[in-house]
Amino acid sequence: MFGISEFNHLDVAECQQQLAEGKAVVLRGLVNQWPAIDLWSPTYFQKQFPDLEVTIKYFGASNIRTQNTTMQEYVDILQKFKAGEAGTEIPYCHDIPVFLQTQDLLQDIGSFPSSILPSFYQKQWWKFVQFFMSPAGAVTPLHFDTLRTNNLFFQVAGKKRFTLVPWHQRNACRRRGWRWFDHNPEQVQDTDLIEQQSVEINGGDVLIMPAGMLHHVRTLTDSISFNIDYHTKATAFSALTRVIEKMPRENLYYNAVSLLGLAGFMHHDSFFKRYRSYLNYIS
Ligand SMILES: O=C(O)CCC(=O)C(=O)O
Ligand SMILES: [Fe+2]
Repeated sequence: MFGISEFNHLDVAECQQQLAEGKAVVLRGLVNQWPAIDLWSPTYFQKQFPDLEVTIKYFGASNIRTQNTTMQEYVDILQKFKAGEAGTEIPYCHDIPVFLQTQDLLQDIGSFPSSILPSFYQKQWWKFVQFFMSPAGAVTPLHFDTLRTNNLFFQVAGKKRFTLVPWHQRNACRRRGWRWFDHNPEQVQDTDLIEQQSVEINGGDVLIMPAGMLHHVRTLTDSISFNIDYHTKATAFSALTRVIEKMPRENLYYNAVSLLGLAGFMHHDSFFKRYRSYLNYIS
């Protein structure tokens, strides 16, 4: 049942078993040896990749404001914010497909644990990456991931706290539309009977969450991370059946395309041509 299992080594079968049981997995220090662990910082990105297209998200109580800019400008905004010169809204560089924008970044990644992913994603895993840069204090409110995928999450720099809530608790969490929730797991009332568990992850750690797990994420120290949302045939099929829960039509499309790809009915290139726009889709 629900919970978080921690390991100091990678055993793919063991990870899959935990996920199948509805548990998240933390692999401590799995990517400690990546050059990115020492290299990546806001100033590194500003110097090396000033022209990267960045979406800044400002999370409000019940809305998300977005601003499109460049990495050059984002890091300026971030530094002004940290110096107290840019208001109180926290600028979060959130969900950027950085490796699609510049494959030069791949040089900073050492050995990649692609065996965690279904073979469909292994060769071109970097195409699916979404990147995050955030100052201490940034919060991503409680949600599950858009396509109801599994989530393979890499913490590169700094520390985050994930608070997880199992999928079956979704209707107790004051759901807003398809995937966002007003329930704040950091302000639990005695009357809340919602199961939850927290875990802190540090640079070099990897977190894997099973499909549909709700998560609230607090950046504890200035942070850089990236993730890969991935389906298996089972999770893609299961996501399609959730069309009865106000799932947006776009999701139906991306999940159907994923299932066709995973089941071998669509070549990877034609799959990706159709899936590509998901990586810039905000929902
Ligand atoms: O790290 C965060 O703030 C959000 C991460 C997240 O929601 C995800 O990886 O799906
Ligand atoms: Fe998420």
